Amino acid sequence: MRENPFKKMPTILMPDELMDKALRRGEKVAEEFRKKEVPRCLKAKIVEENKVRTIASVVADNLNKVIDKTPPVRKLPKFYQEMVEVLVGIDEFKKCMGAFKWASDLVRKLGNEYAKKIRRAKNPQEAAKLRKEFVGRVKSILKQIHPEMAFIAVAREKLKDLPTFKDTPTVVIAGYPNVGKSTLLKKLTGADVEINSYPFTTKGINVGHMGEIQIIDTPGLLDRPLHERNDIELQAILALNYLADLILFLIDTSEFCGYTIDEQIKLLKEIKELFKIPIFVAINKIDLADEEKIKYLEEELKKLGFDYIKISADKEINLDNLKREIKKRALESYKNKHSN
Ligand SMILES: Nc1nc2c(ncn2[C@@H]2O[C@H](COP(=O)(O)OP(=O)(O)OP(=O)(O)O)[C@@H](O)[C@H]2O)c(=O)[nH]1
Ligand SMILES: [Mg+2]
Repeated sequence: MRENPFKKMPTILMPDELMDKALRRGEKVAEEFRKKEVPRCLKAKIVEENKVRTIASVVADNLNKVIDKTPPVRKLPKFYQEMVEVLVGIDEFKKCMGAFKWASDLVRKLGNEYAKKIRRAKNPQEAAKLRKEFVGRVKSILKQIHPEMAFIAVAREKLKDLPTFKDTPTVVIAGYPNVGKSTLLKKLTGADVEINSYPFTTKGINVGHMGEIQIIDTPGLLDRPLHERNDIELQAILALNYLADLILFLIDTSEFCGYTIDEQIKLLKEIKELFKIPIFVAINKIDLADEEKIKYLEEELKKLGFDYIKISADKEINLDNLKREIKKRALESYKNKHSN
């Protein structure tokens, strides 16, 4: 199981929220100490010292929790590393996590320093003044890392819902936008995915399971060089590169998707060049396409040496044969990969 390593990242509090939380806790702790039987002259100092210690630990612990629950990117499986790069940027991500560590360490250190100073304070006024000074410094530290906190909050939103994968024979469905990839995933595995009649409906990676076979639906790809691909397309490329034992390339023969058969064949050739992974082609939407188009496509695929099957994902035509084919091919490729 390759569980999404970002699943456990906690909600990121912004400076004001975190400060409010810490101050509230500080007040609560102070309240407890006020009730205690301590000589009057000492009580004020004890209350202030404990406020400072509480505020420091709430802030530092909160920042530390983010660090602890966020996996070190460089130790992740390559697929997740590259997803971080595509979705948020590894360098920026690491720099921002570094800011959390800096702030957490500094707040803890200041907490200790101010607690000691308060203990040595000459009177309650001085103790209160020191506590206020401490709160001011913590606020300014958090303000300083506000951009980094905001960045990590956005990164978390993007990363926490990445799918969890099984280490099992895997079929990645790829093709132009709108050709029926998500429809097919849904019909094969029952996965609950968004399907729409416009391109780029799928903006991330969807996973479903057909027995032991894992099936991954990807965003649509256009035929263009790697460096021109957008973040949505790059996720499809990463899934193909790191997760696929078999590529199931879907072609919309009806051309209702908005792209011609020739354009789709060109992408198929590109994919074949780019990845050394077995490819199986599914000619989709045969319920819509006219005979001539299907025939033309079949001839082209034969010329190019691709194995293929004719289906309709939506009308569920020939899906049992498709299942059998992809299962057989994915298992075989998975075995080959693992025996080398
Ligand atoms: N008639 C017919 N329509 C289909 C078939 N398969 C898919 N569709 C329709 O084609 C449209 C696109 O389907 P999707 O499954 O969203 O296509 P996709 O490839 O996942 O699209 P993106 O996520 O945008 O890349 C939807 O309106 C589907 O209902 C089919 O076999 N026959
Ligand atoms: Mg889709």
